[in-house]
Amino acid sequence: MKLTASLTSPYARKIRILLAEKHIPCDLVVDSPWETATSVPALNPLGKVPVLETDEGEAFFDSPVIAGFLEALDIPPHFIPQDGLPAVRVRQTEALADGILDATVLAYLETLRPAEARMQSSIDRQFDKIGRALSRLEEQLSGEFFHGNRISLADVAVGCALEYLDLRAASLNWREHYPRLKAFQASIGERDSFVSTRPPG
Ligand SMILES: N[C@@H](CCC(=O)N[C@@H](CS)C(=O)NCC(=O)O)C(=O)O
Repeated sequence: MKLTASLTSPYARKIRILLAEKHIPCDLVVDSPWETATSVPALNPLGKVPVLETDEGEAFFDSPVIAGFLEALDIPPHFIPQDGLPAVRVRQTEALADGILDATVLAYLETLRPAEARMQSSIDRQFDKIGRALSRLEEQLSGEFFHGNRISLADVAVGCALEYLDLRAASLNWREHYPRLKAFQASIGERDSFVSTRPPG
């Protein structure tokens, strides 16, 4: 198997963490879709990473689909419950965490514009979404994990989203406002799978 990813992509990081947790061997091809020489559009018409290619040559994207594919391999430990509704709840939390990523990317891209072209209202709008999503996650977290008594895809997705805020929206100082999420991230961030996939410097 081959995973095409950039080292800073938090969506790709979710998949790299699942691969590490499940000890699934997979070649990592580092490719940034923002570079002109990228091969990503040939794999994914949307031109986004991550993309996972199977040994049979089938390409899967986006990250929730790849996570579903890895679960379908039935290699323990499982990160999505086998039962229908619990699985949907894990996916719901993943969607919320991925939504934080989407909003963070949009806000960050806006900050890259020259000052005269930048729309502060667009940044504020994305930051509002992030704030509401973090509040919801803070409310939902009542124990060590978001769902059940062991790590799931929901925890991986939230952990990646929180650390991506540190990388691209540090001004939000999210730890000051969300003590449960702060403790959650401190704990999950110590796992080998998180340490080994942390974006470079
Ligand atoms: N929903 C997608 C989002 C993937 C995504 O936006 N990846 C970014 C990297 S962080 C990307 O490839 N962006 C390139 C572009 O938007 O052209 C997923 O979960 O995989």
